[in-house]
Amino acid sequence: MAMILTCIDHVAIAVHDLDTAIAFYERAFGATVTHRETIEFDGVDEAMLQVADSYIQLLSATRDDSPVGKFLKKHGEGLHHVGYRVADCAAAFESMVSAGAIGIDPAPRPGVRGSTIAFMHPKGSFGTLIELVQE
Ligand code: CMX
Ligand code: CO
Repeated sequence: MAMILTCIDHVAIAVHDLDTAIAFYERAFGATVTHRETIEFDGVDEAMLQVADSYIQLLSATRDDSPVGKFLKKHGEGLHHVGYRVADCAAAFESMVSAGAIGIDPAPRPGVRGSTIAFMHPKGSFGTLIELVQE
């Protein structure tokens, strides 16, 4: 079988205060925010900071009962998920399910800026919440 991951698209970190975390990444690394958005569907405020062809995705919650809100309450701040870039999200989703992973949504769904994404449950992937990202 040919490798279907083309890049580590992003590493996502859950934080209480997005502006404070952005300021830290700016001071510590000279990083800059290339994209910032509120996604009501997921209940997140997010900032993307580019690193070569990948991103650091800083996430904070817009509501306590959102995925990131629940995560912050239960685990505190920290690594929330890893985004793997793929050429074909639907094919990657099927491949993961065939390998024993558990899709959170029944099928891939639209993400930001025309992307297609799918989240895979951490319980089916060795404790890592995985997001498949097709640009
Ligand atoms: N990483 C690892 N484990 C996680 C986790 C994470 N990010 N989030 C939850 N878990 C674990 C919990 O610790 C818990 O484990 P135990 O049963 O052992 O206690 C279990 O998974 C269930 O967690 P929960 O708190 O009951 O949360 P839910 O089942 O309601 O939700 C999940 C978990 C993954 C289904 C939900 O977070 C989800 O749908 N995520 C996908 C969407 C998302 O994360 N959106 C925000 C990012 C948007 C973006 O990237 O742009
Ligand atoms: Co993400």
